[in-house]
Amino acid sequence: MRDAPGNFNLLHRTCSLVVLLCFLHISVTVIYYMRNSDLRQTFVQNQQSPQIHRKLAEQRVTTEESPQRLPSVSNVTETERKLETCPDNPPRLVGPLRVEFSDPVTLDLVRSENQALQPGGRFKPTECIAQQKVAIIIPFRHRDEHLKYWLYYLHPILQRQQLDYGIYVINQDGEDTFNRAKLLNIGYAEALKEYDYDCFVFSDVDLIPMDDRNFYKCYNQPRHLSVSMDKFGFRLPYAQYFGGVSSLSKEQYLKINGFPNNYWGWGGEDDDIFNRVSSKGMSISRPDGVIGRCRMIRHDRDKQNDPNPQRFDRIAHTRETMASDGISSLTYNVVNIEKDQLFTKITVDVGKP
Ligand code: UDH
Ligand code: NGS
Repeated sequence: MRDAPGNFNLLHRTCSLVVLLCFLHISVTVIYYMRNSDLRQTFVQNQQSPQIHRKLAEQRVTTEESPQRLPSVSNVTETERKLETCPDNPPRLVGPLRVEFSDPVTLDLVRSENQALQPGGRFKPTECIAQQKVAIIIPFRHRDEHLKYWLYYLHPILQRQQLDYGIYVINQDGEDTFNRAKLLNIGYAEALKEYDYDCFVFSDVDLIPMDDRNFYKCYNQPRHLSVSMDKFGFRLPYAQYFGGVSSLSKEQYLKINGFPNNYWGWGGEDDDIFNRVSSKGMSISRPDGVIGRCRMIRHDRDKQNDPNPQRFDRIAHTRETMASDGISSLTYNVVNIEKDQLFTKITVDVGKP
């Protein structure tokens, strides 16, 4: 009986301790719950349907580029508005591609397979911010069959490469002698009137890459992309070859005063561009011979594009002529601009020799 008060005290202290611990536990739980409610809201949004997710992504892109137009939707958190720059190795690339030209392709088929395009053949990824804004310039006349294949193969590749890009088909008006390099200069000038491109890819209409790891973007040196063509047995025809498909950043292009305007007819203009690049101390960057494989659509020689007899003399004097002949001296007239879903076609009068 003498131990009863002592037992009671012990019991009382134990009970108080248990009550205190319970109170502490409840307080910590409440604080933790309140701090995480914001995170849970984000999680719920991410579980929504792909359409809603895509819409959110689009809102994010708009916000990133136009801070003055912030969305009024209060449940889009600050973290969500910030899209990351696209990765160096885009996740949807597949590597080697099967490229062949036996099945006919229609523009309607290509349009139906590329519904994410904006008018004029424009695209930007919604899941990340593209590393570069790329204008793709195609010199063109009477090659509609080739253009269909080019668009059929290239649009999906460029989208998998997560580029912010636009396609510019520069169509020489009339039937006078063809001038490839001048059309490329015009493409540069016209594309820049439309968007703040920082990279320019110049591609013949009949060349299709056979591997989507051959990035249609710019590097720290001018890039030659069509390094391993089927018609040359998948190798370079000569070490200085810079024809077919190439890319230059705006800075690299301006450093060489763009391309020559006075190569009328076939040949030599790509060698002149090579001379310009090397005379300014730049080198040519290239993918390896496997990634750089590409197919050319076989065709006959074009009308009004016979080999230019002046080409050898001109490429022997690039260093003396390049400062006065180039983007700084470019003149032309725009005849028509057509905005298709798949491309912007600019018909131009380039003059004659
Ligand atoms: N191009 C046209 N139309 C023309 C000429 C050229 O669209 O009438 C464009 C087209 O993008 C072409 C590029 O300019 O891919 C280069 O033309 P090119 O003639 O220098 O090169 P290509 O590889 O032909 O098309 C080389 C001569 C082919 C001889 C074939 C003999 N079997
Ligand atoms: C060279 C031409 C280049 C031409 C290359 C490949 O001889 O313009 O052949 O031509 N240079 C000169 O003529 C000076 S191809 O076989 O693709 O028709 O790009």
